[in-house]
Amino acid sequence: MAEFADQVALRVKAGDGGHGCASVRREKFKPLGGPDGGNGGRGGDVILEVDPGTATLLDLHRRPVRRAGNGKQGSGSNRNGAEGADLVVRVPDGTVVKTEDGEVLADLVGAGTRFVAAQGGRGGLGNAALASPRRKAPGFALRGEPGIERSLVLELKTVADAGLIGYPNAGKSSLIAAMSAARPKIGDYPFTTLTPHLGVVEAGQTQFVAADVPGSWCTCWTAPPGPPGSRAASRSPTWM
Ligand SMILES: Nc1nc2c(ncn2[C@@H]2O[C@H](COP(=O)(O)OP(=O)(O)OP(=O)(O)O)[C@@H](O)[C@H]2O)c(=O)[nH]1
Ligand SMILES: [Mg+2]
Repeated sequence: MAEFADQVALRVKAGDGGHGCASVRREKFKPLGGPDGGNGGRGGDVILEVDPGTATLLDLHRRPVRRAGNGKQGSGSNRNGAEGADLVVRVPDGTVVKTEDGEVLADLVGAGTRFVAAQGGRGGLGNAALASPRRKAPGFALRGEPGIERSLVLELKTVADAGLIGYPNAGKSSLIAAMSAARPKIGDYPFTTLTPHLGVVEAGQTQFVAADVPGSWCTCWTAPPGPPGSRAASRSPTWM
């Protein structure tokens, strides 16, 4: 039976920027050769990217905290710190990214679509970059900025491939519960189901999404019966 996740909470933490370095150049017979501390490296971003090979959010459900790499500290001889590695998190096509309060941040549609979920911190400047005509040899460097950390809710918009329609109490919910991992309420009275339920059905190599449509939605006639004996009177009900 296919396992399926259509909504997950995800915590993303971008990399911190590396600290700048305070260093003074040393050469033989030249004890104070000027500032040569390098800058810290930028922290990595956490990026969400649509991957057509990913079908569900299950992987994120299993590992709900994702971190990008931190930037490295700068060092002497004007060496800048290495940048932190970006983290690319693969999500299925049709993933909606929201804040915990439900505000939509991105609607990711189409292979390769990207969204920077958390931006890495900037690296701190080293004392070489901080030198100015008025302050030729600063004895300090700047700290790197911390990376953004936030909580998101990812939702997968799913479109059903097939819908089960039938009279109220016909057994639609029982059928989808037997075919898939969906667990709609089953009751021996009509109108048990009030909102549609989706289930992923695995049949051999193929996978499809079936929807359990509420019985109450299926009982709308498209046309009233006509006068006795007319063609309209003999017309069978059409389900909507
Ligand atoms: N005898 C018999 N009973 C069934 C079968 N399938 C379901 N039932 C029973 O029929 C009743 C209704 O089942 P549901 O699956 O809730 O029916 P439904 O079509 O989803 O109903 P609504 O959501 O109210 O439209 C339950 O009591 C089930 O146990 C079946 O194949 N045989
Ligand atoms: Mg039902």
